[in-house]
Amino acid sequence: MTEVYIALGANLGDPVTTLRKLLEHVQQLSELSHCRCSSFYRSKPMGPQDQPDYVNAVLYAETELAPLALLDFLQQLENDFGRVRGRRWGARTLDLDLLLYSHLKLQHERLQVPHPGLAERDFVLLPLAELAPELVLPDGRAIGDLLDAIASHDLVKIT
Ligand code: A4P
Ligand code: MG
Repeated sequence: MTEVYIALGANLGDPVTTLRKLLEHVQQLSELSHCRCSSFYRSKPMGPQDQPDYVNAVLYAETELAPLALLDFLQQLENDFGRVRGRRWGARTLDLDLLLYSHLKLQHERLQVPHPGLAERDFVLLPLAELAPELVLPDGRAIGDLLDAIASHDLVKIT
């Protein structure tokens, strides 16, 4: 079994409901076990500002899937949960990023682990630290130090 952390993000439709349904769903699947989810946080969009605020969280789980098989699994979940019908046909309402796969460092054309944006994103670091306050990344950096280093935590804990 490998310990993994997965970032959850949504900003279309009803993000809180989407994330709740996702969590209910994954608890019933054999691919992920021992699931624990952080609080949900509302965050200002990183990147283009003409989009709704995000709801972000981090999920801890254990898995027997190999890294690329886990990516396939997460992308299938995005497809199952992330499509809104109608005007925004095909728009994704759910983003699942693999943050950490135990202590693995991987540079593959489809998968980079640890997730390259991890250390700069308060909406990832804060929920991650909630689940694993003593976490140390594969490169030796401690999560507490990363949190101290980023400018502001423009996050509101919502549930
Ligand atoms: N990929 C490589 N490494 C990974 C990984 N560790 N986990 C590849 C998941 N996927 C990984 O991702 C594009 C490709 O990245 C995948 O096909 C996979 O092979 P995607 O999910 O299809 O596209 P995306 O998510 O739109 O692009 P990207 O670059 O992942 O965007 P980000 O970085 O996820 O940013 N603001 C707030 N407040 N909160 C957010 O959650 N998210 C984004 C999206 C922008 N602004 C945000 C938030
Ligand atoms: Mg993504």
